[in-house]
Amino acid sequence: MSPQFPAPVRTRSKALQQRAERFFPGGVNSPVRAFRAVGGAPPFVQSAQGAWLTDADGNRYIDYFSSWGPMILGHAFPPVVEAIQRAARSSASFGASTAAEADLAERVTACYPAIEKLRFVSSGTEATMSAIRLARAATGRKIIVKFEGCYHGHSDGLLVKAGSGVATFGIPGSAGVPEEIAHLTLALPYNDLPAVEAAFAAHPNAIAAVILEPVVGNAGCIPPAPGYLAGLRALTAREGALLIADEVMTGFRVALGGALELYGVDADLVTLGKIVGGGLPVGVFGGKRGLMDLLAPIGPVYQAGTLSGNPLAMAAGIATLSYLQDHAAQVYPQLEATAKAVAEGVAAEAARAGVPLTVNRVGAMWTWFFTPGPVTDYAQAALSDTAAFGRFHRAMLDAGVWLPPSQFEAAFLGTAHGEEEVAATIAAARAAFQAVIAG
Ligand code: KE4
Repeated sequence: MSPQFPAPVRTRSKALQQRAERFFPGGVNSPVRAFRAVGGAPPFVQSAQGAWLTDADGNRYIDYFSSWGPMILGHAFPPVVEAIQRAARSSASFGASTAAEADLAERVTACYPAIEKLRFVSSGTEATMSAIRLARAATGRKIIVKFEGCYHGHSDGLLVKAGSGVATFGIPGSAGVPEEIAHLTLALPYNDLPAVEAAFAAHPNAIAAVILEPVVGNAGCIPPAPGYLAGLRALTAREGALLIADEVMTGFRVALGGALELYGVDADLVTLGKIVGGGLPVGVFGGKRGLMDLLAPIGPVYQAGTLSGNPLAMAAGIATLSYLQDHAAQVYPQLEATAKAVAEGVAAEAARAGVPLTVNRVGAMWTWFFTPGPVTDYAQAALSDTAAFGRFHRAMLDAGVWLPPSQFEAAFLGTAHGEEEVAATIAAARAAFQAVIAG
């Protein structure tokens, strides 16, 4: 089944968008879904199966945003569906402890030796927000270091942009974030260890933690430079600050044990999300036992959540992680091969069309940057021709290939993507680059 030509009609999606705008700002429950970065009107999804989405008008698309990461086993993967259905028959939520929470925790800690204890929450935002509170309590320090281009959810202290210099405090990255809170965060360039050294020198014994995406996905895909992660680990250990690896996106994706496994580095705290819930709302923050035992009810750090450890989400996460654990030897080489084929196949079409393109990829997450490159930090990513990316995105969508709707997002694929999807995507790109050139 190849994507359809000519451009699909989306009258029902347009009507649904107008209805949605009566209820939701921009008609969406998360901004990136509104397609403002790429233009055009977002299709409304009706259903999905494997690697394919079907919209409200019956048009079909190869899915390359995978619900922003979770759907690594493809949509409606039968063991996950059955696990959710089975759990739902015993009620959707109890607000009390269940065996399923430890069942999933056993699988998480088996994949992440850095996580000796953990707590489930319902989103990546909650996970990173809670990890930072824990780091401040554990160190008695206030300042947090993050990196330009890294996104860690929308808690106030993490919606911060770089100040004027690497040692100057951040400025609010969103309306509604008070300067007083932004001033507790330093936003530094990614892949720049001297900048982190300078920050510690400027703020001795004041930095509680350094948080980063060990492989950036939220500026588009930017891998860590050789030695960068190990350098951060050594620096934070020397300075008495905690290292928080935000693996909400990379966890179970770039390897079964995420970036920590792939690059052989350790962290004091790890945050997870997306894949760990198999498409249902789950976030995790975890780490060394001594840190985690600071949490209520045994310690002084408060954190709570009505739906934390929700039984349906636990069931979906258990079904997802157990499949990944049982089939890792096949799954990760397959994801690597499929992603390499599609990322490089499309890049070859760009070269043939004379369109400048830089491909950054780690396993089954990648970005086609519309710039000659290289792209090793956010400043370089920002040089991309976003208008060209918008033309590419719209042409690919009309050809039945749904890419993440922003130049500054990572694309993802899962085990349901195969040779047919790769071939159809490359064929669609051949035509789409002509639309890019046409301007
Ligand atoms: P959530 O609160 O959206 O579950 O997770 C926040 C988060 C934390 N850390 C990392 C590394 C993340 O990538 C995310 C969320 N990722 C975005 C995609 N770029 C979610 C998509 C959206 O915002 O709609």
